[in-house]
Amino acid sequence: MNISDITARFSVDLPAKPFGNGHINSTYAVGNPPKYVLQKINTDVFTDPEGLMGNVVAVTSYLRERITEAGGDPERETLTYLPTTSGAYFYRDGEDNCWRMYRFIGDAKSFEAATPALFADSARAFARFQRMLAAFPAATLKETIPQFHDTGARLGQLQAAVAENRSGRAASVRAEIDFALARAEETHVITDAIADSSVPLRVTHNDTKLNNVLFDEKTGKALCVIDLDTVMPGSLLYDYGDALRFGASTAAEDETDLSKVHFDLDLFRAYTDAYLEVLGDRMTPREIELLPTGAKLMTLECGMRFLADHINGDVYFRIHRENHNLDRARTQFKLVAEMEEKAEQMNGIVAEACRKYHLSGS
Ligand code: ADP
Ligand code: GN1
Ligand code: MG
Repeated sequence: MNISDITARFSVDLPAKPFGNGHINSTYAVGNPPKYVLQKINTDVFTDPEGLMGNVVAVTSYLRERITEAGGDPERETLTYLPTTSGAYFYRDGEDNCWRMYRFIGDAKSFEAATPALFADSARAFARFQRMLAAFPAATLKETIPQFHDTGARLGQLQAAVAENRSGRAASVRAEIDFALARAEETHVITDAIADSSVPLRVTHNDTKLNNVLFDEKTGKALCVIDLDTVMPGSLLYDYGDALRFGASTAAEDETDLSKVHFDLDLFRAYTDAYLEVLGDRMTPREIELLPTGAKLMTLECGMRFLADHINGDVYFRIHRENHNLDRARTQFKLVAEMEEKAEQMNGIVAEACRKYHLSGS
């Protein structure tokens, strides 16, 4: 399938080149300089592209209104999807691939690693995103990937991968499997808190990696939350936790030298302080108390997902080298081990921010 045939479906006639480094979808920048982003939706992962595009179009339309009310610029502060010539928001080609397009936001960039100040600003962006969606009718959203952040269910998937052992690799990663299994009981803490209503379901982003925020190149400030495919009902602890999993590490997610991988408490403090400053007044005491647990469980969960995919033969996350998913799993487990060592300090940092913002947390 020719890319220009695809862009034509969106009434766009500009050249496209590969762009971005996500693990799931395939991304192209269209135009030179870029005017649009074209994405092939990974339909093995997102099996209901209609539901997915319904979600993201509804959420961005809603955000557009909130941003306008607040005096912001909706063209730059949220994504704008293009309809196809037939009026749908994605195009299914002859090979059953699904494509969507949205406007490229110029003079903006994303980061793979952060300073505390930059990381704090990404926290404000995700916290504002959460505030703006507080009254969004959550029941209208499709659950694009069921049990996406159900850490207990993710452990079950890892156990199933080990039992099936499709790649024959299970024996070689016994230490990593045991690391995950040893934490089985903790995997239920957030889902239990949702079940007893001490942690409410909200409309959450669920993939709050630092590189899913665009920063304005002129002001240096966080501008736009992107990568909205997993926006669905969830816990705020998922958003907070996943952001720390990625952004509070001193190394890349796939670093092979584990001596470089640390959970950085200055980055943890910066994110936590900014997040609570913007959102603390909306949070329940149990949400605040579980913030460090959120960081740990999202990191453990992501490690389990990478490990399960390694054992399954790399069928979910895109890899660029041998054992890539295993390398990713190892960094996550290293971070979990450090979070366990630093648990008391993490609780102290949350308590410090609660005092500062007069919140009734831990
Ligand atoms: P992936 O699923 O591959 O992570 P993203 O939607 O996060 O896809 O896009 C990948 C990268 O492309 C982002 O990290 C960002 O740098 C860039 N990008 C995405 N959308 C836009 C946009 N609308 N304007 C400018 N850059 C963008
Ligand atoms: C995937 O697509 P991308 O790279 O933004 C994954 C996230 C993981 C992340 C790990 C739909 O995100 O859940 O946390 O990789 N997205 C999906 O880097 O599974
Ligand atoms: Mg992304």
